[in-house]
Amino acid sequence: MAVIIAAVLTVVVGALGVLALVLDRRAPRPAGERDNNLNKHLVTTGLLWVVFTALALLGAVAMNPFPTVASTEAAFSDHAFRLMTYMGAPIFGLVMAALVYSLLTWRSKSQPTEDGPPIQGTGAIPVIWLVLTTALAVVVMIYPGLTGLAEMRRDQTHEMVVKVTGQRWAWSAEYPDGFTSAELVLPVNRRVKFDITAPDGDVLHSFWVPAFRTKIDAVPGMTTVAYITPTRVGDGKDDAGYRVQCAELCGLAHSAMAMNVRVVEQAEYDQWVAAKGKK
Ligand SMILES: [Cu+2]
Repeated sequence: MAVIIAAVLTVVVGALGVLALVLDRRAPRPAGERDNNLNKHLVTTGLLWVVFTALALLGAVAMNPFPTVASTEAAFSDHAFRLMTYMGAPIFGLVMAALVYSLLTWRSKSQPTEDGPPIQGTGAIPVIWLVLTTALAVVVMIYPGLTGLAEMRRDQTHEMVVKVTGQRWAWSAEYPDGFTSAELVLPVNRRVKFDITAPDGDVLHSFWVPAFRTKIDAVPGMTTVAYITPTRVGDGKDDAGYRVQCAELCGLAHSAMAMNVRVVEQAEYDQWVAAKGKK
């Protein structure tokens, strides 16, 4: 599927590129400015483009840069990340092809003594490039961006509410049973609503659990909301994906602003709550 998207994009971008070149060639220009080897340059760059796109796609398919998948919501962001990587492959391939070919072909043989002539983008090529890249950016903002967000937030049912507060430079979690914990313990397969905030007078933080993917700002004096269904038992002591990590640069100890996350079976959770409640 993703490879088909990348292939279609390559063809569309290629067709628009050819159109731009045809339009550009029709534009009146002094004979001295014409490059007689233009066709050779274009064919070689085109071939390099296909090679670089294929390499980028192969790399994107082969790599797995994702942390442990431990929530239902993780599927949305992993899908979006993959899709945009594949969509970026033909663009990356085109830029690399033009760059590498230009470097090899027009490299200066000796130390240049002056700057090259200024070149100003005119004609159809820069216009088409601008329209195309703007259109691509708008497309990914809508899908998977806005549609994915709407999908993630559609289901607002939840079985428990945990209030999480971020302040310089620690997190704390307030449970429905009335106690506060410096560790986030959650029962597996139960949908949780997180009310996230920061104290008045503090700075912006960002609630982020890599294994759940969900990330949302913690804003002083405001409550932001996230819904998460943990799907996999785990402990931050064994897997760094299980931690609430601040993801908004907030000062000296920002990188150390983390809280351990533990996803446990229901029975273990009940024991933990009972023990915490007694203290
Ligand atoms: Cu922070």
